[in-house]
Amino acid sequence: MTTIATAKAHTNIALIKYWGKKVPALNIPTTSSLSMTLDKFYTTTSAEFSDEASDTLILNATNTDSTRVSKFLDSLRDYYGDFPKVRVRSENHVPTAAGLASSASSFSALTGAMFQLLELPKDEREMSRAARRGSGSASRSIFGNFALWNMGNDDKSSYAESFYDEDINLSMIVAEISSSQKKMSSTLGMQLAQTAPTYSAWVEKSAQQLEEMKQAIITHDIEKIGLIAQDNALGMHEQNRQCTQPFDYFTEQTRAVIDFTERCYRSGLLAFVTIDAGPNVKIITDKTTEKELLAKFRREFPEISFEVAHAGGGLKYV
Ligand code: 2P0
Repeated sequence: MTTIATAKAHTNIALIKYWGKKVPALNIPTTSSLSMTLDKFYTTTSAEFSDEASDTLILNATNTDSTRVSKFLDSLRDYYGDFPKVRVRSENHVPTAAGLASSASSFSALTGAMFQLLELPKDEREMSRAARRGSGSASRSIFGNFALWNMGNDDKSSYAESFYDEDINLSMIVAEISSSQKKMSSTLGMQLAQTAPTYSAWVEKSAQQLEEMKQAIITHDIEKIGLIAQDNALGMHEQNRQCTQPFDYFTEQTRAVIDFTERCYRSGLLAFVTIDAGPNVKIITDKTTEKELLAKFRREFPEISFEVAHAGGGLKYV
């Protein structure tokens, strides 16, 4: 019998975003989404049965509130049968100041560890469904390189799969902009965004952008990928500004980095932005341009730290 199981999963950045839920309790989204899994940022999680009174979480060597993890484990108990309490130990290798979403790598790694601990068949589609119930974006982190989360309309039909399992020369430069603003969780942010009068138009456009994005990935067309991803992400953030209780993840520095990226593109460099539920900007470029672009950004924004990531990842057992 397995007594302890450890898995590693990488974070992912959506090129076509998930920003809204059709069925909140199961994280069934309003749009399909497509992401690149990053080689550089990951979470390692181990799970073992414990005789404590409740599930526990040790995150980066610190005892941490386990409510969300325990809720996830309860969902596994419902689906796969009851099991004892679990001690979860997790290490995030994601720059914390950057506020890079780590729920994707965390719930994906935890899903992997639990499937191993429970000796469940490691069916990727089933693991993706399970990870999705923990955090929507985690459904995509089961897979390396490019993953497509088919929105579906119920628990069975909503899962991610590998879309393109090769590196395509794409680079992401992560600009770590810290924020003093109070953080709005993705879950709440999405709920509010869905009240925007323009939301259904964004959803409709997203379906079209997804088809264009698939083509652009298959043909390794980085400029097209960047243009579509940027349009999709800026559209997502516009919903936050148009909703009934408007909010904005952007800071002054976010806007400055966006403007500078646009100037770089106009000067002939491949440079586009995508932004998630926080102030950080991910600059999309290719491997040939990344050094020159990185030097320009470092010169322009000496106070911001930049890191380059490429496609990679996929769930692994360690
Ligand atoms: C994404 N984000 O597609 C989008 C774009 C952030 C902006 O998925 O409520 O942490 O746990 O399902 O997965 C972040 O949302 O939200 C996210 P829940 P999650 O990557």
